Order: sequence, then structure tokens, then C-alpha cells
Amino acid sequence: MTARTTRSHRTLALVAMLVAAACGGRNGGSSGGGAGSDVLALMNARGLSEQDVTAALKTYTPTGKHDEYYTFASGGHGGNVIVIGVPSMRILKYIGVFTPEPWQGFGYGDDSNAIVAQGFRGGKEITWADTHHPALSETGGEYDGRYLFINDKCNPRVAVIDLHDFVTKQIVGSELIASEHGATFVTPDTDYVIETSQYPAPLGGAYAPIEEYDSKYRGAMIFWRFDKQKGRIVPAESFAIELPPYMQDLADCGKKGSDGWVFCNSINTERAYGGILEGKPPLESGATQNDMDYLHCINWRAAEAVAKAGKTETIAGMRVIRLQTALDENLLAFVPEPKSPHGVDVTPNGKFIVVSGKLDTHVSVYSFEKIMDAIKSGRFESKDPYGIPVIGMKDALHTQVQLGLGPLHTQFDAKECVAYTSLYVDSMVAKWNFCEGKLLDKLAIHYNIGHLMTMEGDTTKPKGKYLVALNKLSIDRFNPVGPLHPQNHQLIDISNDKMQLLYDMPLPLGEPHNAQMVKADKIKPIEVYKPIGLNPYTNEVDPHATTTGKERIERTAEGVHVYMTSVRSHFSPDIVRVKEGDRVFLHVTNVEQAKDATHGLAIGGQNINVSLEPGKHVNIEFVADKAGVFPFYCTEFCSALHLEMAGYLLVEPK
Ligand code: K7E
Ligand code: CUA
Repeated sequence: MTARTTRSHRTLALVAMLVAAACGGRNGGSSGGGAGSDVLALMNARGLSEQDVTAALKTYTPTGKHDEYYTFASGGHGGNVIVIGVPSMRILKYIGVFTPEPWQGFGYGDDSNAIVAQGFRGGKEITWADTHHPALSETGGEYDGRYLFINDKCNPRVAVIDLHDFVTKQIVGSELIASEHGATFVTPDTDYVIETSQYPAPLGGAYAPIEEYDSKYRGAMIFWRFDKQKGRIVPAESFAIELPPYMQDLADCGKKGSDGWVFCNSINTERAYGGILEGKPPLESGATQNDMDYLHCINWRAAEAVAKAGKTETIAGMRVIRLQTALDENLLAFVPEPKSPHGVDVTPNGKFIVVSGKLDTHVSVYSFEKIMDAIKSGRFESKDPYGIPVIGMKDALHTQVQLGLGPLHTQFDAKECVAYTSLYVDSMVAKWNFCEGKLLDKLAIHYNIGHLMTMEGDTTKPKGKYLVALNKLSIDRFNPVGPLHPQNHQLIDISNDKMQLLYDMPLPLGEPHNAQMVKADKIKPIEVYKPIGLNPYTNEVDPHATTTGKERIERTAEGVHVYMTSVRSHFSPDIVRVKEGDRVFLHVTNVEQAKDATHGLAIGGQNINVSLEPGKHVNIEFVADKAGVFPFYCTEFCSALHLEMAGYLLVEPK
């Protein structure tokens, strides 16, 4: 028997088994023909291996079937969030966050414009973002499925998305810092959303010559207070801690026994700032001289008390615990971490802190207990140039494991002590045991992995089963689309000892950086807005909402108010007469409650395009500054007479 026929026989048996299982045994025993041989023919025709077929069977989700998990992935430069079903890897939605999103009608003329405008900085319109790290809200260290946060690395901002309708409700930002990266990370009960600066600058947006980097430039960690009841960040109750001018990178909050602490890795403790044309080494070589950088251990619970006691200084509207105060109050200690690290992840049991050294082949596993011991007994090895106590490496380390080249981020399995770390340079995922410090398995992935995620893999209760590798710039992987390549999410089965690659999913928006994956049954979105006239941004019936029969046009001193309803298949009023130069207020209530009765309202020449989900109310304001005839129409194919769902805005010349 040749190898080829052996394979065919095995495959045929496998397929027959699968078909038999799928058909409840009705085709059992028909391994010589029928459906089994059809599948085999299909496999041969498409050149699929047995592995391909098992991978397909593990991911294929037939029509009408829902996915087991939701992934919330950052949209990178798209400034949005991508919602993906797992294991099918089907994209379910783009959520507009910092960037207007036309399908959601987000940022095109209604109340959502005010949300996008919350993200403007210093009066500058900013409508893009470099989103990096989405974070689901937690209760008791587990995802509660209620809110999602995401950051903008370029213009330090944090957004709040309410998962009851998948809409961005708030954007906050502080000019205390000039850039960030270590965001968003939540405390185990989502009391705070953490945002940490990356590239040091004078606090509050002031100018200082770069030669005064050491004395005038600073980092900071912002603790945005989150009100879970209201679902909003409360800037007035938020505070920050000043940090030395290292490049603070990512952070993770302690959990269980280590709750109350937050850990943040850093790079460039050399405090290099480039200057290539000025005869200095480029930033990246200046920043990689030291063998060790500093893991920042911050007692946020104590910091909260210090802020409440008023031991702060207000800079750019933010209460800031100055570095000296942080030292006096013992809020901060350092642990050495090798070398230009990236990523810090607290284990599900809260006992260990895993740091990857980008330029080191190891992951370092620190013991929270040892760190606390050293702090409590004042056992420090040295101080950094800013007087911050540094714990000795050996006094903090639990173990180090050699995993491979360019370790970055770590996520955890449902199996105790099992972790997965991305290896950027090797383009691999390493599976290892953080208790015993042992490498277990390695899987080659496509190319340049950054973050990875497992099911609820950064909570106190990871769910195992799947891992997604978030790979950057997918060379040669998909049909070519020009010099800018899509990114690639790769789905991996981690339910067995050996990892198995299942699926490649191109993402065409921007480097997706990080994602979080949550059990689908934890997300319980509404299907329609109730009661009719609800404004999603106030979560109350809008004072301008109207009902069928009450539609009207009122001229007031401030302009023309139009109280409009939408229902299949007309807007009422459908003729709106105004005068050139009038300010127009369109108050539109979709009075329907059927799940599929979403309308849209678009007006030519005005950059107005809103989405009217069932029950929703929107307020649109614009100046009719040009005389003319402007048709408006519904943008969702809502009924057989959808094309007829239209009207006229008549702007009479002055
Ligand atoms: Cu791309 Cu988390 Cu911003 Cu690592 S970060 S890869
Ligand atoms: Cu309403 Cu189309």
C-alpha cells in the first residue's frame, strides 16, 4: 500500500465517522460510498488534508448557528472596535469609537457627534485613533459582559462602550500626558480604568527643551474612576500618579490576593531621546543599553486613599499625586526586568506576575508574595535616580523560563499553571507552565505575532479551548491587495496537549493589537430601544421625542424645530420647508418596535446620516446655509417600499 492510499483510507474512515456522527448514525457503515466518498472527492479536488478537514469542522458554523464566544478586537488605526464571533471568526460589527462610523450613523449629525467631540484635544478636531487595548468590565475579577473600554495611544483618550447596545457612550482624555500605551486595564471590580503615558513629556502639555528631559519630562498613570451604575467615567473623581521619565508600557492589575496593586513594565530607563541629526544615537539604540528596566509595582488602593486625603496637585484639571508624595506614602517600588520588556500579565490566581523581555529569550515570573515581603521588610537593593526603591531581582523572582526569541504577551489557560506567550521574532506561540517553569509546546504561527488571547484568558477564571494569535502584516497569506497588507488573526485550538492551528482571518483595518474574548452568554444586548423615543446617549426618553399623530414643525427664535417620526415606509413630515440661513433642528423618533424596523435618515449636501434603530430617538442640528432642494431618504432597506421612504427639505432663498 502506498503512503497516499493509506492516507486516503484513514481519511475516508475519518470522514465516514464524522458523517455518521453528524447524521446520528443513519449513514453508519457506509464508509465505502455515499456522503463519505463525496467528502473525500471534495477533499481531493480542493487539496485538503485530514488536518484541514478537522480544522474546518472545528470552526465551520452552519447558517443560523451562533458562535460560542465574542471577541472584541481593537481596530488599530481604524479607531474603532471589531466584534468577531469565535470559532467562526465572522465579523459581526464595527463599533464606532473615536472615528465616525457611517453604518451606525455614529458621528454624522446626531447626538453621537457630541461623543466624538468629547475626544477632541485642545480644541482640535481629532477623528482617528490608534486603538490598542480593549478591556471588558469585570466584577470579582471576571468579565461581567456590561462595558468595554478602549484607548487611543496617539491622543491619550479612553472610551466607554455600553454592551447593552454596543454603542460608544463616552470619551475622556487628559492633557496631563502627551501620549499613552498602557491602557485600558481595569481593576477587578472596575472601580478604575487605568491609562499610562508612554512617551514622557512635561506634565500638562507645557514646553521644556528636550535637554531637560531628566528634570522636566515625566510619565504618569491615570486612574479613571468608573461609575458602574451610570456606566460612565467620572473625571472629577479620577486621579493620577506622577512617574519618572521612563517609557511606561503595559500594565495589569493584581487579582485575588494581589488585588489593590497594579504592575506596569517600562522601557527606556536609559532616558534616551534620540537626536540623530544632532550627533546622538537613534532613540532605539540609546534605549537598549541597560540590561534591566523596571517593573513598576504600584499600590493603587493606597494611592486612592492618598488622593482622597487631598495630597494631590491639580495639573491640566487632573489631581496628581506627585512623585515625592508617592515615595513618602510608599506607593511605588521597582523590580528589575530584563531587557526592554513588553507586556506584563498577572496570573489568574493573582500570585505571579509574568514579564516578557522583548530582547531576552526568557519570561520572568515574579512572586507577589516575595515582592510584598521585600517591601514590608524594607529589603531594597538600590534606588533609581528619582529615589524609587528597587527590589533585588532574586528577592522577587519565582522562576525564569527560556521560551524563544522576542517574547511579548502572555495569556492563561483554564488548566492550572498553563500559560501561552507570543514570540514575536520566532513567530511562534509557546505553551508553558508558570508554576514549574517548564516549556510544554510550541506552535509556528504565520508571521510576527503581537498579542494573543485566550478565552477570558486574563481573568481569574480563564476558559481554555481557543487561542487567537494577533499577527501583524500578513505577507503572502492572502490574495495580494497592494503594498499595504492586511493583518491576520489566527485561531488555534488549545484544548489538547498539542496546539492546532484552525483558521486564518484577515483584518483590513489597522494593526489590531489586542482583543478580549468573552463567553457569548455573558453578553445580553437589547433588541430594540424601549420605551419608544429613547435617546441612547442619555438612556432616557428624549424630551424632543414625538409620537404618531403629534408630528409638527415649529418656528422659534433659535430656528425651526421639526418633530418627525419614521415608520415603514415614510417619514412624517416628509416635506420640510425652511428659509436660507435657518438653523434646523430635526428631532426624529423611530416609532417602531419590530426588530428589523431600522431606518436611516440621510440628507444630501449636509454630511448627515443617522441610524434609526427601532424605538430610537435622534436630534440633528444644522444650518440650511444654501438655498435649494435637498431630498432626504431612508438608508436601510426596510421594506418593499423602502425606495419610496423619502422626502424633501426645501430651502427657500432669502
Ligand atoms: Cu501592539 Cu499591546 Cu500596543 Cu504589544 S501592543 S504587540
Ligand atoms: Cu426605512 Cu428604508
